[in-house]
Amino acid sequence: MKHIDLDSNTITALSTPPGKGGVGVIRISGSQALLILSKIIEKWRGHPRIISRIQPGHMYHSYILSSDKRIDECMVVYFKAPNSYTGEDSAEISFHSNPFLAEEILDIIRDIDPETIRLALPGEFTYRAYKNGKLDLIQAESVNELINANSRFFARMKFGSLEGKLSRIMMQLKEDLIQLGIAVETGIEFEEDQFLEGITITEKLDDTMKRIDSILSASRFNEQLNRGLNVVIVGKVNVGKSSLFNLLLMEERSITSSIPGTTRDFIREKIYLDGFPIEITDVAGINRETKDDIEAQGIQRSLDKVKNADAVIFMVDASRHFDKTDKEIFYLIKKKKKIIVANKLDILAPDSWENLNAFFEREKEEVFGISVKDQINIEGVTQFLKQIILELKEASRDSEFTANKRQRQLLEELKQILRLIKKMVEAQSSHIEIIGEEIRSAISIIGQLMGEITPEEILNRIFSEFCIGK
Ligand SMILES: Nc1nc2c(ncn2[C@@H]2O[C@H](COP(=O)(O)OP(=O)(O)O)[C@@H](O)[C@H]2O)c(=O)[nH]1
Ligand SMILES: [Mg+2]
Repeated sequence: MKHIDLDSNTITALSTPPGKGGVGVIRISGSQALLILSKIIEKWRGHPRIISRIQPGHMYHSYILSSDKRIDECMVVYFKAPNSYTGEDSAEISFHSNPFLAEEILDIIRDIDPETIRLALPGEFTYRAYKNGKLDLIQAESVNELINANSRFFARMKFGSLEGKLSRIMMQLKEDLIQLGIAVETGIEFEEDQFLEGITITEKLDDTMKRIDSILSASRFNEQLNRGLNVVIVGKVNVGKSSLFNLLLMEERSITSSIPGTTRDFIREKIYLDGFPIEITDVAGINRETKDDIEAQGIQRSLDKVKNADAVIFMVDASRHFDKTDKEIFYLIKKKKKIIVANKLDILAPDSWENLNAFFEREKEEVFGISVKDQINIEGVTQFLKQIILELKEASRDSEFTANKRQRQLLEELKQILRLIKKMVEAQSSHIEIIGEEIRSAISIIGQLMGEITPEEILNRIFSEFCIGK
């Protein structure tokens, strides 16, 4: 898809999701914005000096006209360049959201001058904002990521990036590096290892690397929280895994039955706890003695799912004997973050609880007795999940923004270069030119992060992920 042909056309698109709803918003950006308003908004129709009648940033009530006929009531706002989202002359028309009406309004707008007015490409408003210096690339990416956030928390983090919290750190770092470059080139005395105001160069570099590290780790946690925690329920066949899965989902999605081994593959569903997405997977029961081929494949897939899980709910059956297969499964998941539940407390077998406890005490693990059927202690399971979320939140506690994958990769590279510079400074290297070279490549990475020197194909990729109207 082509995004980066920055032509001088005026662009327009529906910025709200297409469909029926209270209000829809059509956006217009470009030099024809005022002309368009003077043609289709009753209040200003045919007014030659519309600019004297319209105050930027004010909302006006009027009607949309299609060849002199009112087709809808609307609210209109005009933004005068450069004080708009895109930095160009812009307008927004709010109307009663209906897909046919939206199409008609867009048609009327284009028909005013099909040579210079066209529909916007996905992300083109934001692309223009970026090109006109209203947003740097980190901020532009955050716009789309904010829109697609899967939780309040992640939306807040992305808004932090959109507000420029990461960009400001990068700008400061660039400033520091420029200072360092000047110091190096004007022949700094490395023995003194002095930088600005009492901080040594190596201290400064250490600080910066630590800062980058904390941004990286917090951002990874943030992303995990956004993607959804991946939790797998494991245990022998018939212990009640699918029943628990269903209970957690509060709806019957997986077929429970008393015939062992019916859930042959896996089912995955998303639930929300405290506003955070959790993906729960119900897998085939693990029965190592199975002769059935299809079931054996299912089991293999279960083991793969377990390997990739962020956390595991390990279930045993308190109405049966805790046996070799249970133990084998336990040893498979021993190193995972987990909760061990003994289900069917309502039909507890004699000695079974003692056996379980004896085994898990040796393993220094706690067992939660539950009954899915009678809904006993199910909060213990949800509490466990909430606890993991809390831990993740704790890990990203201080973050006010979050870096995406592209940004993280560049930050990793930046860290490597800073490490190299530090080594050279420590070694009191006399190769000033080499240090200068490294400083320049560090600055260039910051340039890529901010979108000052980003290759076209990367820009294309970034903006093609946007939706139309943004
Ligand atoms: N008595 C009792 N039966 C249960 C309980 N949980 C599940 N079951 C029954 O155990 C059988 C197997 O359950 P299912 O969820 O299919 O087990 P899975 O093979 O581990 O997925 C079904 O007949 C369930 O109704 C429970 O807490 N108490
Ligand atoms: Mg099952």
